[in-house]
Amino acid sequence: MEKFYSECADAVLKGDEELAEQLASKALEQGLPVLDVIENGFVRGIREVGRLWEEGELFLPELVMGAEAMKRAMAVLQPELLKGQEKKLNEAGRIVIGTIHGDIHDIGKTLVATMLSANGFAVKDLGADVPVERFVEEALKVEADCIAISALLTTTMPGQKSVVEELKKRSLRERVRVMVGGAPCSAEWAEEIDADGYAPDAVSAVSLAKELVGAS
Ligand code: B1M
Repeated sequence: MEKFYSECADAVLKGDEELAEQLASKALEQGLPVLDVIENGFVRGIREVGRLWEEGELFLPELVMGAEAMKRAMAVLQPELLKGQEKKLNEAGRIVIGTIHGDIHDIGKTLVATMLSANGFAVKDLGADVPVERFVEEALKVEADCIAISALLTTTMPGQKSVVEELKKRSLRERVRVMVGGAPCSAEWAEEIDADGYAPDAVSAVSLAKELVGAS
């Protein structure tokens, strides 16, 4: 299994979209646990790309190629996470999710959104680069129990705080829970900005959402 996971990570590291897609399909054919393949294979690869890029060993085009390979694999694997979940769909609560304004990182956010859907939440995914006001307006529109905000850049994290402030300004803070996540976030950050919680990964995002909307 470890060898296969390394191949998945390497495909992302090399930015080989076709190989990433083939390996994702192979994982499904072999009945491998989808979340393990994502986390221990492809995610490991993209994090390594980020590390090498930070150290100056890779350049921006290679970062982009790695992300594209990752997305091709995710496009094959993510629908599988949703299979068999149709029955309980929409029972756990309503969540509006997106990546905050100024930030186009959406791979982790989309994985979190998929896992929330797979666990029975009605999820409205607003995509990436979402303005503060839009989070609040969409939450009102769908009568969301919770707003989930992803931020991958230290420079965009303050936008998460702005969403909390916008809710307060509109006297909606008591009505809508707020959870935050993304690599630079932390439980301390969530507390500092008066969010209701922080989740480090997609699995704990589901537990946190259940806790916050009383669906556990
Ligand atoms: Co960017 N990037 N990037 N990037 N990129 C990071 C984030 C960085 C850490 C790389 C590095 O320096 N090592 C760095 C940020 C530094 C910082 O702010 N401290 C960085 C930078 C600087 C940049 C640019 C500024 C580069 C440039 O242009 N000079 C630029 C910014 C663009 C912008 O947003 N305005 C940029 C661009 C890009 C790409 C477009 C090339 C691409 C994104 C493609 C896309 O998403 N569509 C990209 C990528 C791929 C990365 C890295 C390598 C990987 C991110 C990723 O997809 N990880 C990243 C390095 C890293 O994170 N180690 C990096 C896999 C994903 C599954 O994990 O997103 O962490 P993650 O999600 C996890 C958890 O965090 C959590 O659950 C997920 C699943 O387990 N989670 C949540 C996420 N959201 C959650 C929400 C929740 C709960 C949990 O509730 C609300």
